[in-house]
Amino acid sequence: MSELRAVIFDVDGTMADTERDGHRLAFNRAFVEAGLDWDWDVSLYGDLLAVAGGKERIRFYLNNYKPDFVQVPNLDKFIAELHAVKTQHYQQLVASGAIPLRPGVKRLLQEARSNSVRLAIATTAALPNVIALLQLSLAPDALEWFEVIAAGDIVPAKKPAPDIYQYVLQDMSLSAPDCIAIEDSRHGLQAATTVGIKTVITINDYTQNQDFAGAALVLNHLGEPEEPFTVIAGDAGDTSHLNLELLRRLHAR
Ligand code: XBP
Ligand code: MG
Repeated sequence: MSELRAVIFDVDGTMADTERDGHRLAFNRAFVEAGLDWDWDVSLYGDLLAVAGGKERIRFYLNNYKPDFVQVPNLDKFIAELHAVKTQHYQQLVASGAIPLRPGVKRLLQEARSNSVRLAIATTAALPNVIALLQLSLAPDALEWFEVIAAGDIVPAKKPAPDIYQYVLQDMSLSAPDCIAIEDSRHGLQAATTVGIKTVITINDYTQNQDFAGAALVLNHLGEPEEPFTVIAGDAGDTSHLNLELLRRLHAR
């Protein structure tokens, strides 16, 4: 087994709890602005998360929940414009400070950086949303922390397809055994492990009941020295928070 050379982070649900009070609210604000009477409540949004990607999620909603929706002349354009407005609302929400990072995220990123472990992002969310969150919730220079930020439509097929992880590996000239991924969802786990990347899961309210068989470790969050994680599945030894030493141990197994 090669040494751990890179950590690949998912964003939504992993770095921050962005879905319920971020993306969901932004979708609803875009619907209001477009004069639509759609309202994605917390429970419905959990069902819609079955589909990754905001544009894909709108299309899935139309197909499955709004069969009587009056056809617009160009559905792709309609969805793309609605999603662009949603993206603006999401960025405003991030700018308002509504979406803090989850425990341990900044600490682990800083530790990786100071030990020359390379960093990347693999997300299905649109790039402007990722940039907003990184710059406002992580650090003003956070874009420089990551060698590659693979986001949104950069690949044709979104998670659970493995494409976004394949893209990252190719861009960094790394192979799967060089890396470990941090994800929050079954989709993310499937995307990373299909490529052969070991994956740590940090659950959240929307993903806590998903099947994480095949994960290297399942935690409630990454933990801080003063805010230990709870291990849901796997063996973290006597460590209380996910640090580089534990990541290296998981990677070597
Ligand atoms: C995140 C997503 C994204 C966000 C919305 O999944 O599915 O679509 O919900 O963002 P993951 P956009 O954490 O697995 O990458 O509207 O920008 O797509
Ligand atoms: Mg996620």
